[in-house]
Amino acid sequence: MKIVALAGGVGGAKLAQGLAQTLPPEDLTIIVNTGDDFEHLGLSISPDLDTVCYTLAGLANNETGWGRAGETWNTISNIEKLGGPAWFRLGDQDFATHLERTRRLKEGQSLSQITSEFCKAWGIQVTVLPMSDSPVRTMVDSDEGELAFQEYFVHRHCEPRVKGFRFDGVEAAKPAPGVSEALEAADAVIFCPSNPWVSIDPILGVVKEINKPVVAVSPIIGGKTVKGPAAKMYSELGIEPSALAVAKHHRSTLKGFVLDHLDASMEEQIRQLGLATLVTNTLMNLPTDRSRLANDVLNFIGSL
Ligand code: FO1
Repeated sequence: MKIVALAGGVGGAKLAQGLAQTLPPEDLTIIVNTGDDFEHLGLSISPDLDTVCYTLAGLANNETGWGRAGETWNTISNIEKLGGPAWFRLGDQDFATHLERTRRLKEGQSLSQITSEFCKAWGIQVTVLPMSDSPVRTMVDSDEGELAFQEYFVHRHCEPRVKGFRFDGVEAAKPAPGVSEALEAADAVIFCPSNPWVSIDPILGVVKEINKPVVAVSPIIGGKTVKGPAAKMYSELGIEPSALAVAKHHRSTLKGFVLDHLDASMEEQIRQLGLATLVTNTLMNLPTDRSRLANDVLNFIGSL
């Protein structure tokens, strides 16, 4: 069964790893959000691509979910001592990724080429693609005006109240090479448990149409997110955060929806949206949870 998974952030990376442990490498393509990308300290930083790749390669920091395991912080500490911006915590090992990515982009390589070569270097066998090679930048409309995504997320700790989102550059952005081909060849598409507003929506903004059965895994469990601001965003946009709200958000694209046991009382309402449902344990606390959830989702897709 050929699968395309859309992912962004820590939850997305965890299920992507579960899928990579379950499917033959040639059957899995992971399309990653690049709306969080930004230029900082003169470097091109792609946080979601790096989170997915570090996780797949077993290099990720399991406590933060982002950045590298066993990291040291000498460079950023010295930048801070010199009075430079240190709010975005780049570790010494992580710096190498951004330096080398930036060097290659300046030489004219595309983000998808660079990602493919980094994946090879890190021993990643599945295909990881950025959603686009052209810049798309998520902008957060807030009660303090429009903020660039990392300014809102990391620098301002998601404190400004959200009023909406804009994906700068999305109209001109074409899917990266391989994205449309992977979707064409796929038997099904999985939305990983990633933020619907700022991880999945930017990818859909580039891809525009998916003509394959799509199953989404809810990133909201019991009205809360495991990590990240999705629940807070729903509340500030006047929508009660819930698995049902996520199902409604993606409703026009979905065939199936995976929700946690904790939200089983919403199953009927989600079915009434016309979606098939799977109620399972969607928390991925332990490494083994990732492949267990991947198996559950793949069996669910097989049953549709
Ligand atoms: N997230 C934080 O909350 N604080 C940080 O200092 C931070 C640094 C960072 C460095 C490299 C990287 O690839 C990711 C980093 N992230 C950090 C996470 C990242 O900005 C967000 O998790 C994603 O953009 C949201 O999906």
